[in-house]
Amino acid sequence: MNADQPLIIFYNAQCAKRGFQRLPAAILQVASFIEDVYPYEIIDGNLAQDTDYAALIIDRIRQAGVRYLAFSVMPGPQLASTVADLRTIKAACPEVTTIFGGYFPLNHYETCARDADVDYVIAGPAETAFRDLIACLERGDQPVDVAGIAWCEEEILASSSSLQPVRQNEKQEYINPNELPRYPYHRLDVEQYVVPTFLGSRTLSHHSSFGCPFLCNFCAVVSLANGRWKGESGARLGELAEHMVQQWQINALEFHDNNFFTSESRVKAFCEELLTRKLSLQWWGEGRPDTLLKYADETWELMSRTGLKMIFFGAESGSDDTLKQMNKGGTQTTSGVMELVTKMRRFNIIPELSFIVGNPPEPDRDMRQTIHFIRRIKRANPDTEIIIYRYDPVPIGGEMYDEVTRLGFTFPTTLEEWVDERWRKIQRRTSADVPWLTSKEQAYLADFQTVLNAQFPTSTMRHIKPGSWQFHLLKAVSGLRYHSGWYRFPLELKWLQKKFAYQRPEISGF
Ligand code: B12
Ligand code: SF4
Repeated sequence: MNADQPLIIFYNAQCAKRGFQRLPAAILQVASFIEDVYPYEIIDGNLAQDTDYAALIIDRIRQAGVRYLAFSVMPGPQLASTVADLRTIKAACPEVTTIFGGYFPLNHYETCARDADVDYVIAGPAETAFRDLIACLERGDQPVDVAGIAWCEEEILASSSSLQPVRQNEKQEYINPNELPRYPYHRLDVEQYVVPTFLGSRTLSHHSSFGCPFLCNFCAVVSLANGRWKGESGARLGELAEHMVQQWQINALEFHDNNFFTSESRVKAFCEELLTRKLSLQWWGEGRPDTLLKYADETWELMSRTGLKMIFFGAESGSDDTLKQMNKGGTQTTSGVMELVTKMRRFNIIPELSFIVGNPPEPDRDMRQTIHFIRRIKRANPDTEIIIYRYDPVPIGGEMYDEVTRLGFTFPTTLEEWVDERWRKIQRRTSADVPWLTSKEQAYLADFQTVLNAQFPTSTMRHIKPGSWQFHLLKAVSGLRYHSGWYRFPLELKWLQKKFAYQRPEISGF
């Protein structure tokens, strides 16, 4: 094996808009387990987006004799870019072994494993799974004992059935984040990931914990963690933050954890580290309203003093019945969310609330209740950011999933179907073609969002600043509609938003 010739390529196909790329933490984490074991390189399709990445990878495979091509795959835009490139690469280099990991294969491992161009799938945590899979294949063995792997065995593949059985081993146990090696940042040009955001001019990201202790029944994280959570210590995080400041002069840090604020003592320790190390950073993370309501005022004060600018919350619904149905853990309520946004005003930290609307079994009622709730929230704290998603099922069962299944909903069974125009629209939530919400109901929701976004332009946008003339114009023109509750056909607002290249937070993702 020649250390200069990569044996493995990790490929992060395009998923972010130009300029919105983030460090591919999943790949760095998996790669950290093969550092100094196997030669590899990372190719990120989110950088230099005009590049023909399939052609580039084909060249690398041919020139360097790459044997394994490992894709990180999220649903949505990344799946589409992945499948397009996978087809081109496999047609040109059928000998390369392809491996899929990430959230899409986690939830749809059978669809991936049955695809003729996908050789192996890793469902769930993959640090040791990936390393052991490569070791096994290099020995010429089948990964029968390697945790986390799913695949169609050759004799099964040869059968004529389109629903070939897939062999799946037990998932890999997750690794305590405090025992993970530091990410091999030197494998990337990190400077290209230092981006301007509303937090600061030089923002980097980090993922500091595994999983989430809750079991909400619409959430893809449950399939990964099944109610388990473990975080890196405050001290380790302080050390990393200092390294990022010294190495890349960052002034802002995004935490991409599913539930960064699970442990108050860890968050406090991190804030104290920032103070001790004299680091001046603006930071952001995701949390649960009920967890943060329990935080002491002195922790809020400390978080605010150390640069916490905004917290993202899954507020989910304006209906307590829906929250129960979602299995939000029993202690999250609409009154709690209201109390929280009011409290956060005092500490000058912006709440960013995400809602899922159109939940079965009464999607229309659910949507209207949530819209009403959002209006109340805006009265209590107008700075609150609102992000609205339409309900979309995740295959982990539960009352809502059962209801959409009853209505005739089924997931696609091939990668081609997943990336066809109909499904792409459904995943972008731009299609009305779903059985649980009519096109009229979806149009009403889209119109409300247009009016809301004009009346309260998002502060996460990079180019329309609060107080700018565009900001005031959007507010003035939308005033009558918002205050009278007349949302239908807001053509003038759509025109203005298009002119100003208004970026809705749910579409830009961060
Ligand atoms: C950062 C991020 C992004 C970045 C992209 C990052 C990148 N790869 O370049 C951006 C902002 C572009 C993005 C976009 C989207 N994202 Co995103 N994203 C995340 C986030 C917050 C962190 C991902 C991460 O780095 N995790 C840390 C790593 C260590 O964990 P991991 O991903 O689970 O990886 C482990 C395993 O999955 C596996 N693995 C992962 N990849 C690979 C690859 C190989 C080869 C192997 C072997 C293993 C493997 O091994 C890893 C280690 O054990 C996650 C939530 C989360 N906290 O994970 C959402 C998340 C993955 N995103 C999600 C979604 C839906 C999207 C969008 C499609 C929609 C949206 N509105 O957010 C958009 C697309 C936007 C668009 N352009 O239209 C969902 C997926 C849900 C689902 N149903 O599967 C998540 C889970 C958020 C959520 N809770 O809903 N995202
Ligand atoms: S609290 Fe958030 S991350 Fe955790 S399971 Fe529920 S929705 Fe998913």
